[in-house]
Amino acid sequence: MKIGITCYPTYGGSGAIATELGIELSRRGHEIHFISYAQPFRLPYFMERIYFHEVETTRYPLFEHNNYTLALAAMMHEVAIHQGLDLLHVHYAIPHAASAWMAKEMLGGSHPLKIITTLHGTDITLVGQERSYWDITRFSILRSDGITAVSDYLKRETVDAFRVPPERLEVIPNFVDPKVYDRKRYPCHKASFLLPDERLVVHVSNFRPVKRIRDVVGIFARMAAEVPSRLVFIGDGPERPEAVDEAQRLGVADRIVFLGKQDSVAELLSCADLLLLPSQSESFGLVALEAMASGVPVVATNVGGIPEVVEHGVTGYLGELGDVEGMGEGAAHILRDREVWRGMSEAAQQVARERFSVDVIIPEYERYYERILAGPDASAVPALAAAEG
Ligand code: GMT
Repeated sequence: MKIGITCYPTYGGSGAIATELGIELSRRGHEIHFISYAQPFRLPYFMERIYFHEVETTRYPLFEHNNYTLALAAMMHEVAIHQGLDLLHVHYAIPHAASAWMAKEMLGGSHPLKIITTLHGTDITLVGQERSYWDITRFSILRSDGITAVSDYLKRETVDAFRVPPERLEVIPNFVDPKVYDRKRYPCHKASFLLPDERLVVHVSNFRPVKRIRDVVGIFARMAAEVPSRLVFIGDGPERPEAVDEAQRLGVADRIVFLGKQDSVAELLSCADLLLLPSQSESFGLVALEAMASGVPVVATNVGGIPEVVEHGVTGYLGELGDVEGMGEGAAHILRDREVWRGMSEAAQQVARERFSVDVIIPEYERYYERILAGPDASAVPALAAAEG
């Protein structure tokens, strides 16, 4: 198949999944055309059958705001024709699904093109629900020929918040490559952060308010009172000063390291002992899965799609939102006893391999693509008119 992929290329789980999906599909013989404003950050080096089409926006004094959505639609249209795309798979509905719809409208019947939109998180739970975006988000989702969500939770949210008929939505979970996220693969650099008996606790995110960075520090402070350990923050973003402030307030500033944005997350996870993810909302929590594949138990909130990935008491500890004390105690419980930790670490790797590995999920996408290519066009789906009413 010839597949166009559009995503946010520079940071975030949706861009990571879209890029790795493209890489895996190219390995299986498909031709992949990334269409975006920058080369996806997880594209490591030249790979056969992978092409990148950069979308540039036009500058003109009249345009106070950039016209990315239009420029993207124009590029999708051009690539579809010149490269003979069979389908266009966009990740994160806003604005990608609207651009894809425009591109398809421009093609008319001259070139058959199917559009698949994968919903990732705040496109449904936050941004898409802003009053001014709701109609266009719903419209462009419904006009996609295929719609996937990364968890059952996100499917339910989409059905409830956007009145999308459930039968139009397929759940295809996020995935991980266990050969890349492998505890045994990398040398461990623990000694650069820790004293010999300390445990390595990590948090990886873009430090947005939804990640509850103060809770990360609070949970760490609670567990560090019992278990000698250090917290390493990987990533960066607007809430970093909150972490610094909370660490000083709780007297653990000297036990916290800020590494900033890092490309080698797999390598860092491979020698971690615990991941903290006390988010306010998380449609899936890709980093939890990456940690699990690396044999790292997860302490997280019991929200959104997280319980579909992390099983309380088996691969980690799930606490209520804001229950810093409970999650701190859960973290200490996992790290206090080597046998408890080992059991969870092994279970986490097993779940990641058996349920969420590339070998399981990529064929699911391929089967879904075949189905959508053989099925009706979204504009001809009879349920659509009723759903729109
Ligand atoms: O939805 C977002 O805020 C951004 C998006 C991203 O690009 O990282 O995150 C979402 O998609 C990830 C990949 O599917 C999921 O692992 C994250 O849980 C999800 N974030 C939220 O739901 C807050």
